Amino acid sequence: MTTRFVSALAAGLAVLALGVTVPASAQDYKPEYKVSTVLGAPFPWGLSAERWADLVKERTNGRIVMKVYPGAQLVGGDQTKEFTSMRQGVIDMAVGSTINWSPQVKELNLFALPFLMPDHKAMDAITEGAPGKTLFEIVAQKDVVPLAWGENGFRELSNSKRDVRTPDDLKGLKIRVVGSPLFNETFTALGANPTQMSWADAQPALSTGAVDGQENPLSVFVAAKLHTLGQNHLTLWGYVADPLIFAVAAPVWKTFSPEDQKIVREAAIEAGVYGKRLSRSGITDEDPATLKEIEGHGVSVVVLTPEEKKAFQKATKPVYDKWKTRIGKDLVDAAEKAVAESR
Ligand code: X2X
Repeated sequence: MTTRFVSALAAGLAVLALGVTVPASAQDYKPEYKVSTVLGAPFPWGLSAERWADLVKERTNGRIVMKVYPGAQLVGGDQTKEFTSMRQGVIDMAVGSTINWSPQVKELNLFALPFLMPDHKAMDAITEGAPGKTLFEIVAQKDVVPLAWGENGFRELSNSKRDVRTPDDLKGLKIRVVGSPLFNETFTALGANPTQMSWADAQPALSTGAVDGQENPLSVFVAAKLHTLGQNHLTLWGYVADPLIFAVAAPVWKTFSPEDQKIVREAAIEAGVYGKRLSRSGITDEDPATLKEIEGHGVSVVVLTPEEKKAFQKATKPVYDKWKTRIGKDLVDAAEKAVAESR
């Protein structure tokens, strides 16, 4: 045996030995991990995904490089296929809305139950409490590792036709909705005419008047400049909200060393907190900057009184009850309890 061969053999054995003691070496890692989102920067959603990627790159010294692909482009714009594509290995990671994953994870419809959550405190009580934990366990059973909660936000109603203050005002309005059949049923119960389509299709549909209205958080209304698409009537009714979930496909997650898993998880939690802060800024009584900006564009903003809200709640109650059974009575009971305790 030549000396060179011996040293090559020794090096090879050393690598093998390392392979045994270190679960995943940097050599196993992909050069880039694809992170799917629907909204990119400057939406809070996209900014929080980028924050996640930046923190991970910095703290792993570049071992893990994540690239954000907004616009659901990894699934050809069909955001309701995001979860399935993660399971199929097309998408490595995602910051996904509970709405978009609800066709595959029916329990995530919880957040779309009309008027379950009166405010951010109620929402946090669910995500940070027992129901949030249960939901993460359910997602984890489907080969997707959920790491942290983020936020798209409370979804407010806009349209190009008239102020909406009562369910009657919604009669006959064509409203673009997304994701789950629950949204169709809610708007049908209110007398509107809902049409399900992706966010990519929604914008042209609003601009041509193919649909009259839509529902999305105020941070989205502003960043997407929906007032330029004819959306000049806005009703603040806070009927549902969509949290975001920071997640990694299980086969990818398993390749990460425990040290890197810890970094990726902690970075997701931090990015989630950052995203929640962004999504909530400017939309409260104490900090109404976003609302003022929207009004400044000539949008008529209707803020429902608790009494006015009740009429919408009453009209959608049968939908709530039907979906409570579908989602799972125990889970919804636990969420209702968490909300009640947050008062
Ligand atoms: O499509 C929408 O309305 C959006 C951007 O809010 C979601 O992806 C749920």
